[in-house]
Amino acid sequence: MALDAEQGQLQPAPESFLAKDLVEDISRDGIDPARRKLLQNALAAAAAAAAAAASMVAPSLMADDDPDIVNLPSWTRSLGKPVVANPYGQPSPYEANIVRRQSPGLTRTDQSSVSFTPLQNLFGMITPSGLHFERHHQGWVDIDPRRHRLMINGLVETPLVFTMEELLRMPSVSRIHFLECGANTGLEWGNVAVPTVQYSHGMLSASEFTGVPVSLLLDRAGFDRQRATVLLAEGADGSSMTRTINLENALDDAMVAYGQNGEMLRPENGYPLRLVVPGVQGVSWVKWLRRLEVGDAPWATKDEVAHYVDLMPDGTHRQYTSIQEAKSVITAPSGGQKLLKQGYYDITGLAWSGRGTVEKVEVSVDGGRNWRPARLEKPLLPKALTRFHFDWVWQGDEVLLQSRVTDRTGYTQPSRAQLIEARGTRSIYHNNAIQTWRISGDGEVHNVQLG
Ligand SMILES: Nc1nc2c(c(=O)[nH]1)N[C@H]1C(S)=C(S)[C@@H](COP(=O)(O)O)O[C@H]1N2
Ligand SMILES: [Mo]
Repeated sequence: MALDAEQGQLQPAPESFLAKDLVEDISRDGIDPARRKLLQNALAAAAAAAAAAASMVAPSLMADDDPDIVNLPSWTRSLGKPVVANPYGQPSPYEANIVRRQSPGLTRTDQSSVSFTPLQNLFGMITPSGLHFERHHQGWVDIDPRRHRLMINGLVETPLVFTMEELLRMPSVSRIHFLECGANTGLEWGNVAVPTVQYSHGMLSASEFTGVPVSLLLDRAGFDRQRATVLLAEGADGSSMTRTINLENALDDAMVAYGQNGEMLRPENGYPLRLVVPGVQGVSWVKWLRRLEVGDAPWATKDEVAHYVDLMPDGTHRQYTSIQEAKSVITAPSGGQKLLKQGYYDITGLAWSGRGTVEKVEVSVDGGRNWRPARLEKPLLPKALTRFHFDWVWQGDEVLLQSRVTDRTGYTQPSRAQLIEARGTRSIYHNNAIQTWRISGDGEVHNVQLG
C-alpha cells in the first residue's frame, strides 16, 4: 500500500533530515558568515531600539566590525538593473532559503505528498502564493483553462456547464481565508516527530481568494431546496478527489475560486478553479474543480470513509469531519531557531478558527502556569489567520513558550492532555492542541511535549 502523506505519522523523520533542518533554520538567512554577522547586528540593533522604546535596559550592541559602514557598498556606487530584468518579480536572492520544504521519507512518491509553508519566516496574515503549502494526492497538473469546464448537476432543474470565461464574467467576491489540511500537526499525536514549525504546522496558509459564490451557481441551476442537503465536489486531476460538502457550508460562504492574492490561482493550488470552503479542512477544498453535484445523502467516497477518518478512544471511527477548530502557534521564536542575545523579543504567531473570528490569544512563558494576553493585529476576519504579538525580555533562563486561542464562540484551544483525553492518541487528523517550544539556556529552541 502506498503510504499516504497524511497518514505518515508512523514513519519517523530520518536523522539526516533533523540535522539538516536544524542547521538551515537556526538562522534566518542561511548564507555566508559575513552576511549572517551583518544580519545579527541588524537584528540586535533592532532589538536594542525596541528595548529602548520600551524603556528597558538594552545591551549595548554596535555593528563594530561592519566594513560597509566605512566603505560605500557597490550598490551605492553603480547603476542599478533595468526595469524589465524581472518581468515577474522574484524575492531577493538573500531570501533564497525561505522556501516550501518537503519532509524526506514522509511519502514514497513526490506526487502523493506535501510541501510545507515556512511559517517561521513569514509576517502578517497572508501567505505569498509561491509559499502556499501543497498537498497533492496524485501530483499537480497544468490545466489549459480553455479546455476546463465546471458542471453543476444532480438535484437541479437545469444542469449547467460553465466555461472559465463564463465564470470570470459572473458577479464575484474576494475574501481572505485560511486553508489548513486536516492532517496539519498530525505528526504530533505521538512523540515529537519534527523539529520546526514549518513541519509541525506548515500545512497552513492563507490567501485572498476571488471567485463566484456557490450559492449563486446553485440558484442559477435551480437546486431542489426541499431535498438537497449535500454537494459532491469533484476534481479534474487523476486522484479521483471527491468530497461531500454540507449544503449549509456551501450556501453560507463557499465559492468556486479562480483568484488567489490578486492573480489567477497557481497551478499547484488548483488553477484554473478550486473550491473554497472557509473553516473546513483542506481536503474539501477540491482543486482543479470540474463538477458540483447536488444530492440528498453523503456519497461515502474513499476520501471520507476510508481516509480522513479519526480513530477514537472507544475504537469507533469518526467520519465526515469538517470544521477546523480554533488553534494557534508561536511561529517565532520556534523550533530550530536560536535566540542570539538576551533582551527584547517580539514573540509572534498565528491564531485561527474554522468557526469564525478569534476573540483572544494568550501567551505563557512558563509552560501554561501563567497566561497573559497577546496583542492581536487588525483586521480580525472570520476564518482567516490572526497575527499576534507578545513583548518579552529573555533573561537567559530556560523557558516553555506556549500560545492558546479562544474564538468568538467561547471555545478555547485545548492542552495536549485535554485533547488526548477526548480523542486518544490514534488519530491523524484535527490535532489543535497547544504547542510548546522549549528555549534552553543557550538560546536554542526545541519542539517539546508537556504532560
Ligand atoms: N483535486 C484535488 N483536490 C485537492 C487535493 C488533491 O490532491 N486533488 N488535495 C486536497 C488536500 S488533502 C488539501 S489539504 C488541499 C491542499 O490545497 P493546496 O495544495 O492548495 O495547499 O487541497 C485538497 N484538494
Ligand atoms: Mo489535506
